[in-house]
Amino acid sequence: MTNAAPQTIYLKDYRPFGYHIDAVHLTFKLAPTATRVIARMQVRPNADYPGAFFLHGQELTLIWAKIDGVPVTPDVTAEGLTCDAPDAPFVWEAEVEISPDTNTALEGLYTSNGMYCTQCEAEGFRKITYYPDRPDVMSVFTVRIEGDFPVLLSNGNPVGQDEGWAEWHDPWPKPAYLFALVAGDLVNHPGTFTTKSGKDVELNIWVRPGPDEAKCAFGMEALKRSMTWDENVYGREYDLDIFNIVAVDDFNMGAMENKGLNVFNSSCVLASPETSTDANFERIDAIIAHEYFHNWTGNRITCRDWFQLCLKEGLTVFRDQQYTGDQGSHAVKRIEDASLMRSAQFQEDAGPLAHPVRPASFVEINNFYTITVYEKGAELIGMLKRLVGDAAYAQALDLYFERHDGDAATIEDWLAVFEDVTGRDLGQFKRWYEQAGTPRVAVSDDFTNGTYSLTLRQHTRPTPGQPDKAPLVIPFAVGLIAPSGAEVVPTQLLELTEEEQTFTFGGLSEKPVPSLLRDFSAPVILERDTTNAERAFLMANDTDPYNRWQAGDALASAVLMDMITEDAAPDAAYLDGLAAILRDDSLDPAFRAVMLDLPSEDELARDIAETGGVPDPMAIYHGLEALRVARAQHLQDISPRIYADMQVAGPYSPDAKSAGKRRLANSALSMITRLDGGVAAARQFEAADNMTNKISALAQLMNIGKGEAQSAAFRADWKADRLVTDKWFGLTVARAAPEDAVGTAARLTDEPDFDMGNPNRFRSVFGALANHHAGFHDASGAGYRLMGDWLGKLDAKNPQAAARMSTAFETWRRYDPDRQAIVREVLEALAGQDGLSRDTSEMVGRMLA
Ligand code: 0A1
Ligand code: ZN
Repeated sequence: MTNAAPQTIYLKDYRPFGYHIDAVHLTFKLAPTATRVIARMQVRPNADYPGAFFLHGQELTLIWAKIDGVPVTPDVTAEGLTCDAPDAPFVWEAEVEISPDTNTALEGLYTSNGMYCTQCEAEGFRKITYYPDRPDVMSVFTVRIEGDFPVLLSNGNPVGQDEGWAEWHDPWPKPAYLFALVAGDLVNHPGTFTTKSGKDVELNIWVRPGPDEAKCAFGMEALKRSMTWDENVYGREYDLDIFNIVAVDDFNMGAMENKGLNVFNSSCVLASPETSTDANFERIDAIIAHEYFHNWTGNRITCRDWFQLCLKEGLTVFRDQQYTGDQGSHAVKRIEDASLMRSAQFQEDAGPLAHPVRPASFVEINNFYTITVYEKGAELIGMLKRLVGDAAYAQALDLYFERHDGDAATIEDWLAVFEDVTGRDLGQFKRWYEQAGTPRVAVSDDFTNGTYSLTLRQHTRPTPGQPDKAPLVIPFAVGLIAPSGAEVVPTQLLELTEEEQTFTFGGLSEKPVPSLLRDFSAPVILERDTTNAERAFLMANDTDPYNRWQAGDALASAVLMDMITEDAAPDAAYLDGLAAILRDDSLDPAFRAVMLDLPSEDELARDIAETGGVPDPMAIYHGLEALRVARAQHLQDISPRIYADMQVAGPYSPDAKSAGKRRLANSALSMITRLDGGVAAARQFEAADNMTNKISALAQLMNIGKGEAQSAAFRADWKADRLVTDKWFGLTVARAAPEDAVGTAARLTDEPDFDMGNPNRFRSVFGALANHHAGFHDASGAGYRLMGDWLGKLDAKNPQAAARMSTAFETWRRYDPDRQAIVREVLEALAGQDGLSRDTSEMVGRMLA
């Protein structure tokens, strides 16, 4: 087989479909390798946009097709079919056969541990039946499922069922990507919710019978919290009689917002204190909220085409971030979101995979479910809200829901509601959606006669296909702090719209220290000559929690840079600053814990490359290790006290306050472990009654080359639990010494329960390897080769998962020529692999370009 020439799809070519599908009736006769799907559609020509009657379809065996009851013979290709059709309303019927059991791509209808389930976003529905599989074609679905299963689910409300069949009707017109079907031997964890207008909604979380049943309670509470939050904050009520969530073991992404029938990767919904960490609980809470919030931002108002993906994803991420902040600490949540942007999204924006939040073209849309579309997309909403203010934001959202309910909308529609509410021209703001790359803002300042002036100059470097960049509107929040530590100018929002602008602050008695880009008010890189003394000053005195953290992070990076490149000793200003923060009991424990986080090896490699150097992964690894030890020594009087103070008494609860304390306690434990040879960590491992403390203790032991017995015990204890076993696989790779990481990953693929068909298990090994900076970038190239081999194998089964994991190579051009030569060889071999998927081939092609 040769690789098909990839076809690029352009936003500028958008054209509405030539027909309306007023209603669709689907009948499924389930069978593992020969499921029959009969579709009956009421079709009406689109008078405004006449066109061919083309239906998408892939990997389908057409049994028969009829128009108005008369057999027809369509022209069938690998991508779909075209059929002569009347110039008046008609009924299309077709029967196809598909094979869910052999569907390892996990797209369309597939089986997972004996249950049938679907994944249709983005273009999976075309693997179920012939249909205009595009988000702007919305229809009312009725679904009949025939199969020998106790539970048969689809979208909407149930309209009838008996032994071996069930029928569902969804009154809300929807695009095919929101279709879902689940069939299996499942049990429900039930709940109920009464909406604010008094409508009772039946809630269920469906799992396979057995231990998973005990892991649903938290998800159910999270769902109810989300429903209440969306009513209170956005005025959005649920709109069906029933809301079902199903946990599926084999799933490519985190979860999917199908109308009334959300399908979840089991790792993103199932939780218990014994098996899940605090971080897992927080993530599950956020993902359940995210999927639920899609009911309005995504389902009731969907996207006109896939270029508009950020319309639903950016907004829904923004909403789930607000929700998570409301559950605990807004400050810590903002720090975490900003930190993710600055590490992973800035990296995507600076490399070969850079693309605008609203791309202008793609080959495979599945490759555009990225941190740029999701997280940068959410940052754009946050900037809009800052620029127009909270009240206008709320009005604009109300108008958006009112004006576009039932629509397949665009970014133009989205911006228009803000323009209409505020009268403001958002033409320049729109560039944020169209221009890839992270803007850099160079800052210089001056103090003359009591007036402080800040000069901001913006510049965005070229990205693939976009050599020239225009100035953006950048909301730039600033505060000024006097040398005494007192804030003399509280936060002000400057608007940088030109390439260069100067802003002045008068009436000051002495030159202040500027606190720039407070709350990470825009996703930009600050360029400014500053000193470690100033960073330490802001770390101690800034009133803006994000900037306090940022100053500490920048100081830690500067200290590490000197340690890595010049073998310097760690700067005392940093260590003393940390000590002061840890001692300050008035500070939230979760905030103190994030202050202890260090830049990752990957970020340090980026910083070295940025300043014209070539990162040496082992030097970076040793530099970080040395700082960890130095920190542990410097803080050795404080860590035990913090560890003791932060113990949480009573039964485990994942609430934000308790989780914050555990987080700080475990940070303290990591320092203690560097000095006590693992005594405290071993004790915690034995005593822990929750996964947070258990796995943290194990990780600390492994960090110092110990914990072999504990790791073996952990493995044996949790052999039957897939999700905990994933943790063990991941941790075993993550904590391997750099020289053993590749060997460890390779050895784990021989374990009997390593299953490359399960995306979670594959990721637990290869995601951990990709994140093991010194191990993956081992000078021998063994990490690159192992990854390349397995991506090749995975691609043949599951293109989407392989393409995603291929981003492990995104930063390859940072490293030395020898490493680059090996990566090039690996990527070229992959690109030349027979039958390589469109997904992986697009990714590899972009990385090699
Ligand atoms: N829309 C879902 C996630 C999702 C995205 C893509 C998928 O296949 C390509 C599957 C699911 C969400 O944002 O939660
Ligand atoms: Zn989403």
